[in-house]
Amino acid sequence: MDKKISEFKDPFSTARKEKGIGEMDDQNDPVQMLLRLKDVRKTAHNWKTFQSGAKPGRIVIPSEVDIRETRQLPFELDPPEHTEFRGIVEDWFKRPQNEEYAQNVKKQISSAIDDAMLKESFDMVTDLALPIQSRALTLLFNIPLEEAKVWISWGTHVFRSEGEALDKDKANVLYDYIDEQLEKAAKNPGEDLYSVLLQSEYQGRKITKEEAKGVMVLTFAGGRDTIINALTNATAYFAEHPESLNRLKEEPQLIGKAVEEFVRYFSPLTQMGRVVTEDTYVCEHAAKADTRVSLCWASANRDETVFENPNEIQIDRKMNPHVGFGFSHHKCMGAPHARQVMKIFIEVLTEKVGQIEILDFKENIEELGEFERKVGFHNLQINLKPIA
Ligand code: EMZ
Repeated sequence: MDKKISEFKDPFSTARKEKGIGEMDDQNDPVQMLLRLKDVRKTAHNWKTFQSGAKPGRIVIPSEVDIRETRQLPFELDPPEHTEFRGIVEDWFKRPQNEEYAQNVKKQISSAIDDAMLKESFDMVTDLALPIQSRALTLLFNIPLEEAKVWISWGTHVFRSEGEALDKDKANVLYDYIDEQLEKAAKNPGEDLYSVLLQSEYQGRKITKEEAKGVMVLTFAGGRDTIINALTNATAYFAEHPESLNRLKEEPQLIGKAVEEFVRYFSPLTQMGRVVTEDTYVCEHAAKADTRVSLCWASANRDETVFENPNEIQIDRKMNPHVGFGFSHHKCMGAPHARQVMKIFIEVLTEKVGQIEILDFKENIEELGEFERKVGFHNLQINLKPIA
């Protein structure tokens, strides 16, 4: 293949250099996209003018206001509420840094890759990345591995059906499931995330079921297609750059850097919105109260004023202040888990896999007004050969 499928072009570069902003419509609620790293950071800090605690679903692009009423927590809150709520749940989301947790992730991923190597060919997205993501999530929830089967059956996105459209019926499957699990945990508390949430205190009272549901919806939705894309895109890269996989085998201490570089380059979450609370300006363009702006992580991560050769993957990149996990007080709470899963996935590849062959693929392209951005693959048919 001449053109490398692991090359993800930067569609924002001209607009970023010339204007600093881009524009897109989203279900008749337009978005002004901030494209420069500096502006993205500044705006992320300024929660008074650019709020997250808007109508539930509105800061997500594409907007989810028509498919959910539950506020996702803590991410659809602003300080000071956000600070207190995040404080309650944050420690739980740092458990992935524990050695025992890492060992358990490693067992899961090793066995998934062993199974995959027995097949002549398989789809990286649905046959490997999705099961890895779903099984690892049982560790984050602290529940039996068995439950992953149910989640795998939901497919790669919990709010979108294969055609990409937001899907209310599909979303309802998730909401009903979470309600049911919370009921069970309320009746019979255990050591799992549902139970821990229901026992936590916020503003001097117990967390409500609706609030616990808000955390669970975010945990299910936020780390799903993002992790799946990250694993799949990294695999495509290694298929086309076997020398990089070899280098990481020789120098495993670089794997952490490689993970950061993949998150920068592939930016699995393109952008996140904010709602403007008062008439203001972004990049010298008027931004009226009650309109939306977005922090375009994917563009900021290719900002040539910050990153040297931004369109190249350098697995040992030295300075890498990327915003792939967001920035400021809202930066991704699932990041320790995502980083651990990616790190171990790469580690297991270096230990077991000798060759990755791409057989077929279908790209996943996001339509963002004036821009088109590749975010991953709908499918990536591959073959893995064990180290000889
Ligand atoms: C929301 C979002 C969170 C949203 C950090 O990102 O991820 C999206 O995939 C979901 O659709 O609801 O959870």
